[in-house]
Amino acid sequence: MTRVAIIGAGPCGLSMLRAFEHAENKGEKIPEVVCFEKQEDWGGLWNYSWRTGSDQYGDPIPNSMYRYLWSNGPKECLEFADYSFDEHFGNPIPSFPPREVLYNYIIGRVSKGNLKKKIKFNTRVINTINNNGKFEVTYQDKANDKILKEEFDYVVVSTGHFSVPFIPEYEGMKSFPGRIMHSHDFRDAEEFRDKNVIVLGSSYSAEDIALQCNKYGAKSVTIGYRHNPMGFKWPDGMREVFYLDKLEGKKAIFKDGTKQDADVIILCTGYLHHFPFLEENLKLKTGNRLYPPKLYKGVVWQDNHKLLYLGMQDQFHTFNMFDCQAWYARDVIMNKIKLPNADKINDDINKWVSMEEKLENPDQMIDFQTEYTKELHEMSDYPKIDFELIRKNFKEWEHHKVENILTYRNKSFSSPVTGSVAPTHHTPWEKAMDDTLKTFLNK
Ligand code: FAD
Ligand code: NA7
Repeated sequence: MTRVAIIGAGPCGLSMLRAFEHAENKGEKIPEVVCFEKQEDWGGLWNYSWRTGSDQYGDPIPNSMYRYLWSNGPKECLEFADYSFDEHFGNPIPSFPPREVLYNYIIGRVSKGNLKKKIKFNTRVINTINNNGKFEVTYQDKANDKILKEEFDYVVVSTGHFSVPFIPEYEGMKSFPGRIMHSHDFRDAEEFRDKNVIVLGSSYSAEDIALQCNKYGAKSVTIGYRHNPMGFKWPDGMREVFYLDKLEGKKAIFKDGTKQDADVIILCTGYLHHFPFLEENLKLKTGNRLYPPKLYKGVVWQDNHKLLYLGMQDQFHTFNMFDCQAWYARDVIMNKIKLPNADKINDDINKWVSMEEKLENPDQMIDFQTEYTKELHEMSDYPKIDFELIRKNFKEWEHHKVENILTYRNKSFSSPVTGSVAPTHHTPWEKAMDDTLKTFLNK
């Protein structure tokens, strides 16, 4: 019998398990599937951990999410086609839920059948090699500190790429008298109440962590961008300046001449695609981009079609894109989709990569990833979902952010699955200090 290893039980790994379950429910004979998850529970980044550094077994903590994290895009853009928010919560809920609510939704879909039994928890894959067409997967049972090996026909890598921080160094860091940390280790903005905070970076983490620190009472927040500023209309107490030059004692000195006393430097400088558990010729090497090279349809490893990667793209689309990838990967594994010859594969990858290289603004990037996801969607039996509405929702969301970065999370969108319109949340985001599921769902 064909054996499939899935590495990671975050949203992508769970999409893969769900894709097989969907086929099985239709009466199809599916391969034997084993999912390896190094944490003690499923949900990936959405399974919040207070821990930073390493866990009780000495293994690095993959988690990068923090308290008071609210969805940074409308939930209507990430909805599962086969499991709507209305079905899970019983009635429409607002468009920008906090982490715990989205975690509850992700887990709700996979808890109905027996998928959990297919996952080996507390199990870290440490090596994967390809021998005569088979994969030999070596893994550590962390709780019992045992190293074991199994053979598989296919390997699906769904280990995420927002867990291993990229940490640059600036002059003066060694003698800075405050705290220097990466966003990967940020857990609670309350810690920075009354502090002068410097945030470096100009993407989602910089934007959200800077806003959180301001919301929970930081004395000042100064964001240092390197290439392009985010350019939002920042509230009082926040400003965006050009590139950190160096630290002199407690002072952060920027290349535009700005000087700011600092208690803490938070490096929101992104993450590395890091696969220490794959042998060299199986390893994807890429930065955070919308179309990493060497992946046919963004999924199939060009040099070995039995190795598949999920969710390796930079992400506007998330959960339903992961699903489209997983449904496609399933059909490649089950031989329902035949791959073209090597030249056609190469041409297709080059076509997408060169289109990506020409993208100039967020609207074009949204169009690009929507077209990619739509193409995948048409290749499998992933249920009907309105990607044109998702495209429109994303563009409106982008424009709401430009209008007012503090209020974009108070807007409502309509569902691409059920058509229902989200109600307005009882408390505007800038005043909502409690992010629990219980408080969020209170009417
Ligand atoms: P992950 O969620 O990272 O899951 C990967 C899993 O693989 C983990 O459980 C990990 O333990 C496991 N694993 C890793 N290595 C091994 C190994 N060697 N052996 C076994 N298991 C292993 N997306 C949104 O849609 N909305 C948001 O609001 C949003 N906010 C975000 C905020 C932050 C701070 C970050 C970092 C990301 C955010 N994202 C958001 C994007 C996020 O990447 C996706 O939502 C999603 O979690 C990606 O799923 P994944 O399965 O690819 O990766
Ligand atoms: P991203 O989106 O990969 O962004 C990384 C940012 O880090 C980006 O703005 C880079 O700016 C910046 N960067 C990288 N190196 C430096 C140095 N040396 N100095 C200053 N700035 C630097 O990662 P995020 O963590 O923001 O987002 C990841 C996910 O978390 C995302 O999907 C969200 O959903 C939440 P550059 O443009 O290269 O100058």
